[in-house]
Amino acid sequence: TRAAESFGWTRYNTLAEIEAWLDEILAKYSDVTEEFIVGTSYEGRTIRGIKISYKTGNPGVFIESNIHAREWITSATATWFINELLSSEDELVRQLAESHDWYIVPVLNVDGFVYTHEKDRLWRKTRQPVSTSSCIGTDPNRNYDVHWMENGGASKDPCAEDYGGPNPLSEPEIKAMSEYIKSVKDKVNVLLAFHSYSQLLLSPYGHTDEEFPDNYDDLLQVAKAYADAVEALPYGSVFRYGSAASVLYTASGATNDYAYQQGIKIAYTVEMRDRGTFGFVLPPAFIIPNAEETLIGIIALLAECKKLGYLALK
Ligand code: 0X9
Ligand code: ZN
Repeated sequence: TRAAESFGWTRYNTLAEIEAWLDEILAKYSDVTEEFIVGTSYEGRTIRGIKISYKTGNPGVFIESNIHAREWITSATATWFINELLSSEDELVRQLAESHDWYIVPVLNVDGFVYTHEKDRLWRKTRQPVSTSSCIGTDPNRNYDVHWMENGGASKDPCAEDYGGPNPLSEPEIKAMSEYIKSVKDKVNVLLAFHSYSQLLLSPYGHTDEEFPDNYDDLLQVAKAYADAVEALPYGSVFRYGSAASVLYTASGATNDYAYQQGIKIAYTVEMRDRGTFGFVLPPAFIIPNAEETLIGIIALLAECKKLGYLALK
């Protein structure tokens, strides 16, 4: 089919292409997939997700992708990953696919994503105007209602790239996502928020580097499993890991911190390739290597979670 042919992961796709592809996937694998709707964006677009479930009683894994508009590698990887879960014949991947319930949102910041394709490749934020400024958009990864604006973890300046918004949950995309996560949190054991770039696995907390989650040792051990598995690949990247505030910078109101606060005890920001050579404008030749190493990393991460008892039904 047209949508499937254009989807060889040899170039980056537009939102329209991703949605057409998603429609085909949902139709082709209707026995094990189901669409879910997160909500509606500021500009009126539907934010769509796919649930993949081969059997009842599986632990849940949530993947949020492209909350930042310009981070195109994240939705390219999420869609490749969906395709592998549904069509791979590799034993390890079949096992991965069939022993978890997957909730995957390939493009959360739909308005911003369209804007990066049509107007400004490096746009990051949402597209909702701010009443007190001529600058547009809020950093959606600073807008969750979790330690919002604390410790300088987001900017108060509407023109800044990390503007936290006029209020927590001011962005319709984040209000909707926050409610959706709440509605499935009792079925979700692990949340991964896909970002680029820097090759990092960032656990809570983002709002302070003076306190750490009560299961921080486990969060480090699980992140290490991901990093070790990826690094062992012949083409694998080197990942560093630790709490977001201690490894990167203070950032409050992010998805994985919200998920953690809601009781999803394994919750990371995954910063994908590269380490700055191309940055956000990663050439399409890196899509498949990046996606493959992400898959290997996630297999190792979930194996470690299982070992530590985090995949028991909640
Ligand atoms: O600043 C961000 O939102 C993320 N980095 S990015 O370059 N993709 O913008 C990192 C967020 C990590 N912090 C928390 N999870 N709190
Ligand atoms: Zn990001």
